[in-house]
Amino acid sequence: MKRRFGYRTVVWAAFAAVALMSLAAGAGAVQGDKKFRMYDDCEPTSFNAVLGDGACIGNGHTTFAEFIEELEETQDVHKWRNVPLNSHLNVGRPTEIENRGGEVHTFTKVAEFGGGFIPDLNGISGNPVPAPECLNFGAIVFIPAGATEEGPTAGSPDLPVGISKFQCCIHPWMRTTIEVAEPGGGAPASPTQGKSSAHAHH
Ligand SMILES: [Cu+2]
Repeated sequence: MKRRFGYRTVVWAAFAAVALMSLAAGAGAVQGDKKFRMYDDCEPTSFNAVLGDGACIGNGHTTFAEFIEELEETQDVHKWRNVPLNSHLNVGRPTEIENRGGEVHTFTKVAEFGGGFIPDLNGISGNPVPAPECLNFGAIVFIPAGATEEGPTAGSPDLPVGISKFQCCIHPWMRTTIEVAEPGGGAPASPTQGKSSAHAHH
């Protein structure tokens, strides 16, 4: 009994030491997750009457009619937006994508901004041609209202050094541009510098 107790104590002490070390490593390493938030202001009764039950949850105040009206006037609905719009990250920085709205959104990487997969919203918002990535349904990640998803880490293949563009494939005016700086702490290399050094290797 006594021996067993001793063994357990050793195991727990080792476990605690490892936990402490990883805490310390975490604290000394890169900054915390960079959060990208997607917002909307859908008013549930009017949105669900048009789009079906559950399309909008929460307590937004913009009715479906007001949403369409603003979109027609400005090709944008201001409360349906990503924050921040633009961001600079260092290699190694993890990201997190948070849906703070009442509707489903996507945070889809595209080569160039374009329309989403809802033809009506594409038309009214002036994005008639869908971004091809938004038609690749197998790969689109839908982020439900209130959900937080792990995003790509800066410098990984999904968020490489340079400029990456992300948009909602439902509301194509919801867009974010992320620039990942060259590792090494210096200022991001300008596109011209990148090109000339690549050229020098030929
Ligand atoms: Cu959206």
